[in-house]
Amino acid sequence: MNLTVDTERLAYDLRRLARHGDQVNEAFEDAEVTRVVFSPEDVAARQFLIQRMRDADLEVTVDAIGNTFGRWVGTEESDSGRRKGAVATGSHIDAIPHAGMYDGTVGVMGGLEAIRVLQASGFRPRRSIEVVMITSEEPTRFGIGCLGSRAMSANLSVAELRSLQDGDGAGLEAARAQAGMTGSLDDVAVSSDRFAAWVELHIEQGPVLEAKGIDIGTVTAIAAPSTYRVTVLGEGGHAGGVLMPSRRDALAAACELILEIESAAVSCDSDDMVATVGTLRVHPGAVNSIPAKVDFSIDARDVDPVSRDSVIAQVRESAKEIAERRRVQIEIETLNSDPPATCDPTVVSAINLAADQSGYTRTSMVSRAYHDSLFMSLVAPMGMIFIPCRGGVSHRPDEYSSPEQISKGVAVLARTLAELAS
Ligand code: HGY
Ligand code: MN
Ligand code: MN
Repeated sequence: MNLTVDTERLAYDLRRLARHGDQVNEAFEDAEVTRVVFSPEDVAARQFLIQRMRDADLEVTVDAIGNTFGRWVGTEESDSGRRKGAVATGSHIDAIPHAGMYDGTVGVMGGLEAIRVLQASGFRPRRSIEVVMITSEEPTRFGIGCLGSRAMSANLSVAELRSLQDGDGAGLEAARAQAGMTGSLDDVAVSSDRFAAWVELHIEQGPVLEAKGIDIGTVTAIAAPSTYRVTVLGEGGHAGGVLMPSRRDALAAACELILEIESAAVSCDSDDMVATVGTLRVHPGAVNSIPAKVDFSIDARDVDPVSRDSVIAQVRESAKEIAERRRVQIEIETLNSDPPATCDPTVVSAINLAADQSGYTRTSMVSRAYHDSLFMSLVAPMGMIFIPCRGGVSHRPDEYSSPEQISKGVAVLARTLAELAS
């Protein structure tokens, strides 16, 4: 099959998408992107994506949580009208604050390009092929990631979805309605035969492929993510009037616990164990007032959930000891604690075959970042294709994969989709 990826067209799509949410310039070059789900930038980016799907003659549908599907109807479906068993690809376009322009978008615009490449090659899929933009992969707004794929796989119930609130107290229902999403969340979960396979193209968000000079990473498993909200309650007071021995300083206690979290992750046996405290709020947050209350997040992951959970158990023990000694209260709420996912052998071998047919080097690897594929694996045989990113950097404005690296990923994705849809 002769496949020619239109590198310029793909670069245009990625840069045009980046304009929506670029903090730095009128994009068309590397941008600093913030694109939180259902924000005006996200809504504008969604409209651009839908236009590009329509330009490729795809049938576009949007579900009640905003998952957006561009479908290339296969011969089986056009003959029988049976809308089952599509081969799907996709990722996300929401971006955390001050991020880059490739995380997620390479999988969405690259998935669209893979379909256009197959269309141009004269290939006709037996199974329908879909490119899917999945809503809210990042935890930025609602505190938990992968909302669209959790909803599709019923990993989160409709009641749990409806109970989600953002930092301003706005619920998911109000936020999605304001962004123009219609329909009921009851209709988002998919049937077990909706997809025949799911393949996600993504930048590696790590240094391995670039360091080894390898074109393609065939993912074998996705690490198990978990998120916690920690609340420390002490006693506020005047920074001048309250002497040190009688203080119950919530921030000092939080700092001690945060260092314990770091050392528990570092000293644990597993090299794959990571833990991050990425957000922290202090109340009342005045220069001359003793912190009365602090809340902060913990993001903890490992390929092995047992190792991850034993580190969290250690953290809970440390919290108890610190709370007693400092006479504060410490509460650790679990927001999500997910198992890892193993990639499907049939999809993995289709990816390997596609890389070999394309003449690209490849290696098998684990994904340390989580992705929608973690939950799509609950409703379809799942696989992921990684491409290198400069310095392994991601979730930063200098995140970068070259047009050549992206095109190689798209070519392998196109061949994989063709193989799975035949
Ligand atoms: O945090 C992650 O692993 C993903 O980039 N949301
Ligand atoms: Mn991300
Ligand atoms: Mn991502």
